[in-house]
Amino acid sequence: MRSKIQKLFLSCMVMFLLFTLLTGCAERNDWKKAQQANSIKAYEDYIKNYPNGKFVEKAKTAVEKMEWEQALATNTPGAFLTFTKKYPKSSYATQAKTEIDKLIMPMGKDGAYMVLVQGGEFEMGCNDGFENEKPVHKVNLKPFYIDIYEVTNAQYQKFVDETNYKRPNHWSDPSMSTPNQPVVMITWYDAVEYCKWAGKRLPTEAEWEKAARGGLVGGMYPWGDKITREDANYYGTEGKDYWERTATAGSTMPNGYGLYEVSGNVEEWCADYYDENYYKNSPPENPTGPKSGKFFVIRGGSWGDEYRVQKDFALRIAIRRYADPYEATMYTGFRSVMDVKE
Ligand SMILES: [Ca+2]
Ligand SMILES: [Ca+2]
Repeated sequence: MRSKIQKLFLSCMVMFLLFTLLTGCAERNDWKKAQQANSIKAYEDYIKNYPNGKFVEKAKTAVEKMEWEQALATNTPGAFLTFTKKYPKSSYATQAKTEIDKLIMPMGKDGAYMVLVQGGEFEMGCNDGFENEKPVHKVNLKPFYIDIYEVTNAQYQKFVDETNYKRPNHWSDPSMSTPNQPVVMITWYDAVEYCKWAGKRLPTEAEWEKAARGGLVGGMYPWGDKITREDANYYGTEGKDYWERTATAGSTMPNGYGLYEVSGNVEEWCADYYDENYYKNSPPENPTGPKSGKFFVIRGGSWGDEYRVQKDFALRIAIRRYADPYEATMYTGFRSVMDVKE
């Protein structure tokens, strides 16, 4: 009896050792394959298949190195910022910061971080959206600087302190008034006054859209054709989008030019009057909108868009909204631009 139990125990041990050996061999083979392929996808597949594997740390290091090389090759503010956000403790972090500091710097009286958008042509509008987004048309713009963040309560406070300008109503609401949340409850005129004080101006609708596209051609969103709650703050909460209302500056994913919260969070005032047919006759060089109108353009969608359109559809780059210039809501803020001195 005893020997039977011993035999059974021994067979189990042998089976276990064989299983461990075979699994180890399979893992080693897959690791070798990943090394031979030497691509981000191959290393990520290895990590996915062997989350506690022997070579996971090596695989992670290889992915980080390759993503850093990609950021260097892309050489855009967005690429370096995305890398830093993903790997805050990376050994490349100092180098990334140096690159970012060359491309993004505080400018104007508000000291907001701005990035240069190179001059040139881009495709504006969307043929699959609403009528007022059609047709897609080519627009050529002069270079300009634009804020990478929406204007914050802290920046607006500086303006109010220096000029005795009226305070926005939401500053009595603790859920929307922390220093790094975007300023809201401001009219178009308030935004224009702030810009004048800062030595800046509101972006034209074309400048806003070019900056929002971040160099992507024809993308539905600032990062491509998809949007998830990993990327932006829109209506409600789910996953990484835990914001009931506004997120603080720099909370979501930057686009190629390094602009944060360009889609969602708060929608943004532009300088142009609104005309639903404007794209049909828009001048191709530096368009500044219709000569007159009743409403001004607002772009980008907001955290509260469930009430108005569909929540993620409302965050498409091309979507155009407008409002009376005296309207001040919890959903609307702005970012400013500066001309490049020739
Ligand atoms: Ca949200
Ligand atoms: Ca926004």
